[in-house]
Amino acid sequence: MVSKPVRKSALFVLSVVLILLGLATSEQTSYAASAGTFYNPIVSSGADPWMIQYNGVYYLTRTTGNNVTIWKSDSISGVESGPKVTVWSNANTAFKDIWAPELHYYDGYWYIYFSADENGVGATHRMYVLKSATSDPFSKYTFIGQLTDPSDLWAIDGTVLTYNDRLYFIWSGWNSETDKVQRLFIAPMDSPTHISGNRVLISSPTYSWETSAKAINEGPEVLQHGGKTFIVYSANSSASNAYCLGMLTLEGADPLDPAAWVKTETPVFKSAGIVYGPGHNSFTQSVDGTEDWIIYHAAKFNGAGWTRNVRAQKFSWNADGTPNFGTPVSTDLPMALPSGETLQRTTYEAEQAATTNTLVVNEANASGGKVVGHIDYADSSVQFNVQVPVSGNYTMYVRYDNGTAGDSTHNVSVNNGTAKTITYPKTGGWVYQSIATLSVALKAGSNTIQFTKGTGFAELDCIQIPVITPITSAALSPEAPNGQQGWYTTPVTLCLSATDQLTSVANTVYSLDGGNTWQTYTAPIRFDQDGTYAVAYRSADIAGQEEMVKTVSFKLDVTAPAIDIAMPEDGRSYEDCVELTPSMTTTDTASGVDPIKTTVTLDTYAYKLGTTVPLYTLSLGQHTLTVSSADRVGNTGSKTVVFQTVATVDSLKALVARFAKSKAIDNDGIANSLQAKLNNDSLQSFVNEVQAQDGKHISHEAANVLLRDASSLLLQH
Ligand SMILES: [Ca+2]
Ligand SMILES: [Ca+2]
Repeated sequence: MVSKPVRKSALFVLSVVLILLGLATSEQTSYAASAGTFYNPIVSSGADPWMIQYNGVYYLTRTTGNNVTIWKSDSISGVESGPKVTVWSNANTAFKDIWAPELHYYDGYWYIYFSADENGVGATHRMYVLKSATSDPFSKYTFIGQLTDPSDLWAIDGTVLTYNDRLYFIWSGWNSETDKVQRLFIAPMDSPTHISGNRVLISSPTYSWETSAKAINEGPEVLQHGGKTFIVYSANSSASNAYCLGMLTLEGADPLDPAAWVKTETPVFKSAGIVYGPGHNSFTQSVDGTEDWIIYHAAKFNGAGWTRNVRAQKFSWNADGTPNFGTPVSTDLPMALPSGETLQRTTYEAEQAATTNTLVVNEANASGGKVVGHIDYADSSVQFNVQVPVSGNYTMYVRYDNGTAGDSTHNVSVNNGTAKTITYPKTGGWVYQSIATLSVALKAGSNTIQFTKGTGFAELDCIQIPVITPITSAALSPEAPNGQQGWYTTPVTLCLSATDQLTSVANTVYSLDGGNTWQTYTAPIRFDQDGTYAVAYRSADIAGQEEMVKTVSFKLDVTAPAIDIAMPEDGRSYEDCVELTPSMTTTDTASGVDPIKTTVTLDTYAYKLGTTVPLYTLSLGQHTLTVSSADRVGNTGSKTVVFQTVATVDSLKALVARFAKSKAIDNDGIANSLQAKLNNDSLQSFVNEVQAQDGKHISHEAANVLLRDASSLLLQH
């Protein structure tokens, strides 16, 4: 005798009424989950998620107990169905309870930090580090050894802070063998594999929200934004609903100064609604880099303890520069996909599947607004017809609810094969949905997936089959901008490499014009022209399935500013009576001219822009004017013009008039006399008069100029 929940019977009656009224058949399908949305969890089981994006690809690791496993995906929402590799295992070691691995990249290599105990003795938990063979996160890893400060006390959950180009290790540890309260410590590192100094205590659980179930600070994670550095950590007992995230802000200049870290008085992320015990997180960004996302775990249901799954949620920033994580969104509500991401799954609604001895039930939070319930009898079944273009093992997502007090199961048979069991942890109510996953072997083309009753009771909302496309990794060389303000100052090479989980990559294409035209990628692409680039790319498999378009962006400025000197003109001779104001323009079409870095020299002396130069103040002959300029990323260039100053009879006349006006010749009669001599071409007589008046009616400085020019003219005669 099967006893069914009362609620289902009531709905059964309602459904009968709707059918009698003819409403059920005419009702339009209204999808709770629209195209641009997904439901949490993103990983149906697991804890301590660490996600990092590298070359446009997401890598996730989490606590798997006996090994370190990395998943790879081109999306946040699709990470569970991506390829995975166990990069290290505890086989042939005494290590057990391998917890909270993290993947960090430094100088061409990956480092995995994890904690483990020996032979399952919890008190022996310490931290260890692995190093990759190549820059590929999926490469082989070498066990480097333990990572500890001189205290060598209990330690878990290590992570790395990079601050002012220095590395620091931060972890959760004990004060002593007798004071076993988990606190946060920091210590300096002199390499990614070595702690180089004593640890410093930076946080102890003190607030009630850190201590109510058990006094614990753990899971420290670094968050840096807008010049600020935060440590977001997990507080309270990880097995309790009270588990939550707290935050330290680096207010001082030295991360090793305990006083530099200021704790926020309240949790920054905590249980809400039907989300219990959110904690132990990591941070990443949307595929297009425009959104910040927190990846965290939460209990699968109220009081689930260590039965947890992995969730993703966008967060924002407060006006004061602190992160705003908001409230954890329940698995019931569709969330907008990360910006630039499309859901790489095909949804099949249970209510549209072929069913036997079941009942379609309206549920507000269900995909499509309906689920299939009453899968309660030996002959009850829900059969989906699923099309895939490529054969292989697929991670099938099953959205379900289980309002019973414990686990329920269904038996799942693919193409009438041997049934496998899928387990549905309780969801805390018949209206609360969650996601379970099961690996199913599908053949290319049409497949049947049949669900029949197992133990307990569960309702089926929908299944989702991932669309498995190639994953393309986009690597730039140099790896990081080598100029200021995020600009490259040397040519950039883009290398695209694609892999496919189930079949082969047919081609990789790229677009330089935002996706209007696509070119086949055959070899690394070199960019040597200035510009701001956004290269779109994607690969297709041999079944024609196309990867979601991704974009790699970079800014290139290899060119110094262009310098145009309008005055003086290069190669020209100027009479020395001329007043000349050098003028020039500097332009940089890429990063722009740095206005404070333009300098001008005249005959190697600094020249102040805008100053007028009376050319008689220069010696007669050749002069150089050099303009140096720099752009905002550090490219520097210069240009030099060469010009002549010459004396002529006319320039001497002009200078006499000038000096008379300025009273350097203070007697009009003498000035007139000098002009008359120049008019008569009596240069020697002119010289004699200037010499006679030198320091008298003609200032010594003016006399020197007049004599210099007259001598020059006499030499030419
Ligand atoms: Ca549904
Ligand atoms: Ca430039």
